[in-house]
Amino acid sequence: MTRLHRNGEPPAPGIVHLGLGAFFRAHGAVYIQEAMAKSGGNWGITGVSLKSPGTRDKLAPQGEVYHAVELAPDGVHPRLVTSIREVLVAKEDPQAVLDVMERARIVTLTITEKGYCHVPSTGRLDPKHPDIEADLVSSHPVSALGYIVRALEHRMHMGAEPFTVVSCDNIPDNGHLLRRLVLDLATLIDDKLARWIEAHGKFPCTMIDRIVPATTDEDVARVEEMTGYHDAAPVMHEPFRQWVVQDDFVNGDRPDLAAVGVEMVEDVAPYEHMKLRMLNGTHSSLAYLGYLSGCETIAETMQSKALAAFADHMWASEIAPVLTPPPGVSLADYAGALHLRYENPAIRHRTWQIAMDGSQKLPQRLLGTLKEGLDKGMPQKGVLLAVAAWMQYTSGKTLSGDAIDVKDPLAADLAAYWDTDDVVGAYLADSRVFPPELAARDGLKDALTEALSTLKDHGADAAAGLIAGV
Ligand code: CS2
Repeated sequence: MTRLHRNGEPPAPGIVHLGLGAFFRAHGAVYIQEAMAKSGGNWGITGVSLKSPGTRDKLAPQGEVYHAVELAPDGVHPRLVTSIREVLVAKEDPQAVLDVMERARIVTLTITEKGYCHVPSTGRLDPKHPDIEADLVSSHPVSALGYIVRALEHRMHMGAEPFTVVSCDNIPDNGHLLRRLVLDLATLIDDKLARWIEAHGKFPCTMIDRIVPATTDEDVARVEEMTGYHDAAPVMHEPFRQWVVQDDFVNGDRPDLAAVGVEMVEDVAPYEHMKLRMLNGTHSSLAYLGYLSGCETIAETMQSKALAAFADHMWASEIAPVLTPPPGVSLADYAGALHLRYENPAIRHRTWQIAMDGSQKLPQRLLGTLKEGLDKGMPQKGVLLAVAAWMQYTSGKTLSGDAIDVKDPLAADLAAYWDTDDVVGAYLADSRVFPPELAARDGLKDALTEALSTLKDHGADAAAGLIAGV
């Protein structure tokens, strides 16, 4: 079988991407490639894996070229992606990463929620986070924030302008949050640096969307069969994609993203809140309820009449009523499109994968909807059931007592709450997840206790069906 490789010299770096996972390779890297093809510009990407060499080791022998494979219900469409020019592993050579960042024009990030080293319920830096503690005592960073701050420090000393920093993670107001965390860390290092970043730094907000399940060995074999090339690191994705970006870059210097369908706007917040609550909120709900009812993938959950109706109920009756849509967008149409995207049988997006890191995801995906619904006097029974399903999931046991491999930075603490007399109270008292004013709300503890009993009495599928009225 022919190995995949690149023809000719790689382009010069314009963008450094921190946290090179499947999502960015199936989304940002594709848009940037299209923007360069359409309007030119030297925006070749240096990808950085912060810890693991896995992606570099697969991509380097094939010149960083790989397939992005669109999985539509009616067929499979592979294409080659060539916009990544090299991959560095920060843990192996931090200085090489700093060197390339010091020359970059844009730094993008997909480091997942927990990579921000913050407290999700407050949005502030966690100065006790081990990676942050390490960053404070060494000029060779560990965290992504550390890399950004140290590279910006160098730019300041060189008398150069900063690079633009673009968060592409599913976090509300991701640019504002990132700016605040970078300033929090810079302040702990050097006040003058913090003031320079405050005055000159640019951290546009973004909303990113494309469903990209983790690549499996079967996918690798399938791509080889389909294309005739052995590609060790293809990425598999749905047809849909969306990228909404606040047009706020240092000197306006950026790829021509608008030419390839990226929405360049002044205010990303309405897009981001809609996507996080409508898509990610129901994704997490279906992940926990689906896992507990034995569904391996989201497409399988949509085969269950009760779970599919539950998702429709969440969109129409619990989430949309407390959401202000972006200009010209119908939330009913958006929900209808999500329903079809979830049903896509070609996408095998595991409930277990989405269930990961729930403690970092719940506040922005579900708890805002819960709070605002309760404020309006709505019962929010679907959100409560989803939160109860998350609690059950993080106990480490299914409803029938089978072990669950829970991946979450707070996994040990959450599991320990099940050894207390007041399980629901222990969860609600965890202010890293539940904002105290929400946790203290009259009736919330009883409502959550009731949701947990419904889940235990009926099982996840039937409990969801009860709420959806099917
Ligand atoms: C998913 C997201 O894994 C998860 O938590 O909800 O990765 C989701 O697939 C993307 O945000 C879709 O754009």
